[in-house]
This record gives sequence, C-alpha cells and structure tokens, in this order.
Amino acid sequence: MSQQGQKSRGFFGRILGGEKSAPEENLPSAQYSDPEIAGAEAEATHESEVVEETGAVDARESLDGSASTSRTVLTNMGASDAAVPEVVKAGWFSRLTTGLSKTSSKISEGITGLFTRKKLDAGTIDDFEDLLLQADLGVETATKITDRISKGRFDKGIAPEDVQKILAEEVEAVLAPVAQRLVTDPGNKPHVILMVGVNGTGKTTTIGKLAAQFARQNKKVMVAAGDTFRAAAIDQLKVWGERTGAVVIARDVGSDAAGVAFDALKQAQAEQYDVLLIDTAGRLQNKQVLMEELEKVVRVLGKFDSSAPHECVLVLDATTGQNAMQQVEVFRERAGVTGLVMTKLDGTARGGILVSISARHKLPVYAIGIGEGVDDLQPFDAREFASAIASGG
Ligand SMILES: Nc1nc2c(ncn2[C@@H]2O[C@H](COP(=O)(O)OP(=O)(O)OP(=O)(O)O)[C@@H](O)[C@H]2O)c(=O)[nH]1
Ligand SMILES: [Mg+2]
Repeated sequence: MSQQGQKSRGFFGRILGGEKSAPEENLPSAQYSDPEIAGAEAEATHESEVVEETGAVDARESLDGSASTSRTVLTNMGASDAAVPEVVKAGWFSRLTTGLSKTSSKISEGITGLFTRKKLDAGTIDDFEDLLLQADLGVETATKITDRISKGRFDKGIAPEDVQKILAEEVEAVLAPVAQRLVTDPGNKPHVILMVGVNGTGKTTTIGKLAAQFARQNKKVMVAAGDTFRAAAIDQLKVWGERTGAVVIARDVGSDAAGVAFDALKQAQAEQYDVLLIDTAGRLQNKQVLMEELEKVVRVLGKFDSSAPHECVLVLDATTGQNAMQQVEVFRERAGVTGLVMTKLDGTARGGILVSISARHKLPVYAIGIGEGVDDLQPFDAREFASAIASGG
C-alpha cells in the first residue's frame, strides 16, 4: 500500500482496505461511433421518477432539518459532519490555518503595523486597502472592510483585534452563501459530475477524493477517463479506481473525449450507477480548439440525457491568483460551470482569490483541498476559512 494509503487508514480505512474489488474497463475504440451521431440517435432515457434514498443520508441535514422536504432526498458529497471525528475536524482546521498562513500573516502583520498606537486617517485606510488587494481579496470586499473600519473612527484609534474581527466578518459574509455541499440527486441514475479546469489544478486528484467520499456513502460510483491526451492521466485515474472501488471507464490514448463520456453515461445509466464522475484534460481557457472539445463533451452528454451533466465543477488552483478569475469567466461561459473546488490551499499566499471570485461570481464552492491525500478534500466552511484568513496563521 502506498504511503498515502497507509496514512489514510482509519478514517477511510474501510474504503482503502481493499475489501472491494477494483473493476475497470477498457473499451475498444472501435466499439464507439461518432458521439454526436450516437448522441442524436440515443433515446432520452433519463429516469425522471424520483427515487427515495435508502442509503446513508447526511446526518447533519437530517438533524437540522435542512434536507429537502420534497420527495427528492439530496445527499451530501462530504462525510456527514456527525460521522467526522472531532479530532479530524480539529486537525483539518489547524492545517487550513497553517496552509493559509502565507496569506494571513501578511495581512496580520500589516494590521499590527498600521493600526497599533495610531490615530486613523485616510492614508492608513488607503494602505490597508492596498494590503487587502495584494492578498487578492478583491476591490468590493476590501472597500466594505475599510468602510466599516473608518466609519466614525477618524482621529480615533482602532485595536488590531477589532480590525481582524471586521475582516473575518466581512469575508464570512461573502463566503457563507457560496459554501454549499455537493449533493447528488438519487433521481439521477447516474448523477453526472463533469470536472473541468486548466492544466494541473487537481481535477483527477479531486475526482479520486470525491469517489472515495461517495463510495463511503455506499454509492455506486463510476469514473470516466475523459482525459485521453496522456496515458499517465488514464493510469492515474485507474489507481484512484483501485483505491476507492469505483469502476473506471477508459479508452485508448487519443480517443475522442466526448466518446468516452458518452459511453460511460450510457453504461452508468444501464447499470443504475448513483454517480458518474467525468475527468477531462487540463486546458488553458484561451485555447479555442480545446474549449470547443469541452463544449462537445457537454453537448454529447446532454443529447443522451437532457439534464446531464448535472454538475460542471471547475477545479481552481489556489496558487494561480488573479488568473483564476478569468478561468471562472471563460469556463462558465463555455462549459456551464455550476460550482467550484479550490485546491492547494496548503501553502498559498493567494488564498484571498476565493473571496473575490465568490463576491463576483457567487458560484457554489463545494470543497477545498489542502493536500494530496484522500482525506485532504473537505466541504467548504465559510466561517473556518474567514477565521483562518483573519487569524494571522
Ligand atoms: N498540495 C496540494 N497538491 C494537490 C492538491 N490537489 C492536487 N494536488 C496535486 O497537484 C498535482 C496535479 O494534480 P492532478 O489531479 O493531476 O491535476 P489535474 O488537474 O488532473 O492535471 P491535468 O490532468 O494535467 O490537467 C498532483 O501532484 C496532485 O497530487 C492539493 O489540494 N494540495
Ligand atoms: Mg488530470
């Protein structure tokens, strides 16, 4: 077992313990005709009847009554909060705080330098606004924070702790509405989640982590190796299949990505899978041909099942800073992004970008990643994040 697997034993031990076999399928390319044609011919067999969920329902949703009251029961991507041991939750928060410390320590040092033993004036406020902008928090949020700090306080002082408190409150206010759970609708067999993003952001790793979490909820999970550019990408997904027990649908390198997605959806529907996670090759948002290829994947899925993909998740790398904003704009327009995952929040000085993206786009943030291991992806918690940003590491 890999070092990562060893580390994850316990929390994810049941999944990683090798109890489940790791089926995988390599479909010969010849079996598949052009997906646009195949898609057009396919019957729209989407199961619209709502099925009662008999598997594990998120305990937190059940307890706080926030689960859907209609017949559709939505289940969370993440472990139920009740099932996450306190020690894991505490460990997560301290790792998130450490991960964001490069972002937060700059802000915190700035706060101490600017606001200690000093009367408030326009220059101090401008300097603080610059600091917030350098941390990628965005103009809108930075202005809200400086407005609140300066209100009625000119020629008086403000304690650094009060500045930190205002910062945390305003960041939380932006993030609270977008901190949402990735839910699967049991009426969708399968619930199709397409993962998109630029090169190396963590799409494949995130698929692996999500597959593990869904499998832990006893969901039947399929993953499709829609990154047909590199053999290593297909192999990487197969490794995650072995770890999680998810079925991996893969084809030869160079196959049509839309074809893989189409075949996987067809099979997942025939075999009544709960979740289908589709990997895609990384692509820069300004590469026209590659963005057209992605549009084709979305289109072909929609021809087979008009409601698919049910989610198009853009995976963003927290270390990229401002370019992530443009990635959201373009992928949203071209691929219909419905939500975000931000990875690599361990060790970035640019974690504030999630705040400015959220303020502008208001897209759900389903999860954040703070490491490469299977348990290093967790649902996004606005208060935790705000407090980690404002804490100073
Ligand atoms: N530190 C850290 N590394 C991560 C995180 N998520 C993914 N990675 C690492 O980032 C690298 C790229 O991850 P992949 O999952 O291969 O990224 P991808 O988006 O599939 O890449 P392409 O398919 O090449 O576009 C790998 O080494 C991952 O282990 C994270 O949250 N933190
Ligand atoms: Mg990949």
